[in-house]
Amino acid sequence: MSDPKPLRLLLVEDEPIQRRVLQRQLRNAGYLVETAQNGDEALAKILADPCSILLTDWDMPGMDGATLCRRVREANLSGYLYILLLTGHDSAADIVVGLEAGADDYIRKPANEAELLARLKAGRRIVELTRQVQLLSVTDSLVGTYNRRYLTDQLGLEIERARRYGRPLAVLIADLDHFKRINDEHGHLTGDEVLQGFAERVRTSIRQNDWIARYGGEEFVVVLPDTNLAAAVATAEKIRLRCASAQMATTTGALVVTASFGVAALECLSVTETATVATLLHRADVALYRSKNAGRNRVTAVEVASAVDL
Ligand code: GH3
Ligand code: MG
Ligand code: MG
Ligand code: MG
Repeated sequence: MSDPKPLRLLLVEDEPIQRRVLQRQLRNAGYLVETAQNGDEALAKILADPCSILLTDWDMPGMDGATLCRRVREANLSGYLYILLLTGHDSAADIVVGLEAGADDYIRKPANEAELLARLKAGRRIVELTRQVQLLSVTDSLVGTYNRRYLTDQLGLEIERARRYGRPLAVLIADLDHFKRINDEHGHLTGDEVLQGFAERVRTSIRQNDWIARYGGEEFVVVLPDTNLAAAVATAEKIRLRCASAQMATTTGALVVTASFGVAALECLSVTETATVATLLHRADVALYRSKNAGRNRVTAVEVASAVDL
């Protein structure tokens, strides 16, 4: 779960020689180092593309290190940014000010190389831990897809983005057919394997920008950014066919597993209907219900809002 890539670190130091020396030490230790000369430049870089670790000087022209710490914390970045403050201020009162401003740790200048790297290593552990916690909080523990919490939060953001830029957006709900029977006839563990196998088939059928979440029991939602209704129907059909045409291997034997699908897209909502996570999923759910009623193992798209609805 931990990121195998080297960590990105932003080094903020106004003094050019100091900056160069530190940059070399950090690069040699395997960090991907970016630099800034003061707090203002650093904050702009962090807001544009947050790194994992910030190593900042305290005294700099313009925005100083303590203010930078405060501004970074106020920005509520989505990932945790670990902050190590480099400081010539070493009274207990100053250190309290730095930590209260949002620094995680501090090191006195001039920094001893071994001590600096050891403190950064401790920071790295925190960064990796917070990443793991963050990942766990959005992951379904059985099937490894995103979970419902992520779906609700992220689909809300996708809808906002699509609306702002006038882009299409589609969702599909997939519900395994007669799944209760699989549990009843082959046991719950086989049922669990089928859920995992289905998630895997979906994952390998969708594009890189599409993503899947487990909505509940044996129901999954796939979100397809930049995709209109017709293209989303084609994706659903591809997944349906992949399930229906090849048996799924489980420890109690190979099984035919089918699923029913309901597809909805932003373009299906009438202008009077507010696009929300609830309205979009509700539309997809109505279409799914039709697939079930029509005999299962099929794809149904919602009807596009007609002029009469407006
Ligand atoms: P339909 O074709 O109408 O969708 O029928 P169904 O049997 O798939 O639907 P129903 O809602 O009757 O049953 C869903 C079953 O999914 C019941 C529940 O025990 C099972 N289920 C929910 N979560 C899990 C899980 O995590 N693991 C397993 N093995 N079964 C689960
Ligand atoms: Mg300085
Ligand atoms: Mg169901
Ligand atoms: Mg079902």
